[in-house]
Amino acid sequence: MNTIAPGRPALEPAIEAYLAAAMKGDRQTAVGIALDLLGEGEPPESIITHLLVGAQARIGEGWQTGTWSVAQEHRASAIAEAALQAVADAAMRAPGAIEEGSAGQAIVACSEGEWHVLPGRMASEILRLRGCEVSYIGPSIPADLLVEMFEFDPPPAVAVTCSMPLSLVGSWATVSALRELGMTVICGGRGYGPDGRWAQAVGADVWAPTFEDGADALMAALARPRVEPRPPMGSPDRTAELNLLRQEGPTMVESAMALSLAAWPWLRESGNAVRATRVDLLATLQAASSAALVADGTLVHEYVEWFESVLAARDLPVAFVATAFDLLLDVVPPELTLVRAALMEGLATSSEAPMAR
Ligand code: B12
Repeated sequence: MNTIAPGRPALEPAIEAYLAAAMKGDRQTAVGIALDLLGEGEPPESIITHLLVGAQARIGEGWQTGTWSVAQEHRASAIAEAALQAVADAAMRAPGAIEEGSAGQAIVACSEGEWHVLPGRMASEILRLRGCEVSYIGPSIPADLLVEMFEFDPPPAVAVTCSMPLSLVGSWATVSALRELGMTVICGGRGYGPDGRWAQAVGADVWAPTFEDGADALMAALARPRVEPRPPMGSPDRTAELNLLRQEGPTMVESAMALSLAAWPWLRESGNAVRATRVDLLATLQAASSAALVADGTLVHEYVEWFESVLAARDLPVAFVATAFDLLLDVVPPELTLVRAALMEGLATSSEAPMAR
């Protein structure tokens, strides 16, 4: 399989200028840079996949290493959204543009639990540039609510996005619900792993490394009849474990949170510390759940590496990582054998021992 599209070196100066503007919150300049490229003849698909995706990836690295604040990143996402819309609308108005709707209707949805809305917006605009009329069903829609809208006359194919391996169980739920309706599911996003290695375990029919590949696959599948309804991907014991996690995961996080507050009452002195602890416990449980789904320990190893780098960049104790696994092992019930094995693997991989309680 291909890897994610490499950058386009010719656009490097534009990416730098765009990032400088986005960091200051200078929307007008950033959008202007994207529109200037279009005026100079850069294809709109390239501006999306190279300028905007390239910039978003750097912003993500900046957040990870602590050089971009959360607020700056949020503001930059709003700017990227504006630039995306401006480029797509201008390209749609240009002579020779394909008429919207002439290539039929397409649907793009985020996986359950996935709040990265921009990748799906980008996929949607690329489909629109190819003549599709697109319904984009924003972020994190629960799988059962998503399928409600397809109760009558479901389309033969849907595109599903997943931007973090942490959201793979949610993606599995979304894809499972669509498979049961006989839809072909085209999956895209970095959540499925750099080479899409985790897409099959989720039940994807196609994993697309780029928006362009995804648009090709979706448009081809839309031209074919619906397939037979299919069960969720995975053995019954794995499926049962994942369904229990979806129901009880938040309660397990709250139980681990209660253990944290009992062990370290000073956490309560800072609203941010309480919030961050809860977010980290949830992410750690999601990492273990995703690893259980895809039966691949490397997912946990990569999570540990990433989490430790985030803490180290903020001068926070790296021992939080092992502590999160340790707390969750106290509250995740024994019947969740796959998840517990992944939690133990995470604990063993962490570079420091858990904090004493
Ligand atoms: C902006 C952003 C956010 C915003 C999203 C706002 C918005 N409007 O979308 C918000 C603030 C909500 C957010 C939240 C979080 N985020 Co965030 N976020 C990002 C960031 C910086 C950019 C995302 C983006 O727009 N990427 C643009 C896409 C298009 O790029 P791409 O994925 O490389 O896409 C390529 C392919 O994958 C493919 N593709 C992508 N999607 C699709 C879809 C289809 C259908 C197809 C065919 C192809 C395709 O096409 C592209 C190539 O051409 C990324 C960094 C990054 N590198 O992406 C982090 C990142 C994804 N986030 C991350 C994290 C950790 C989080 C949080 C957990 C943070 C927290 N502690 O709360 C939460 C989780 C929220 C949730 N449950 O979903 C991490 C994930 C790390 C990991 N190991 O999984 C990242 C990688 C940052 C980092 N370097 O650490 N985030």
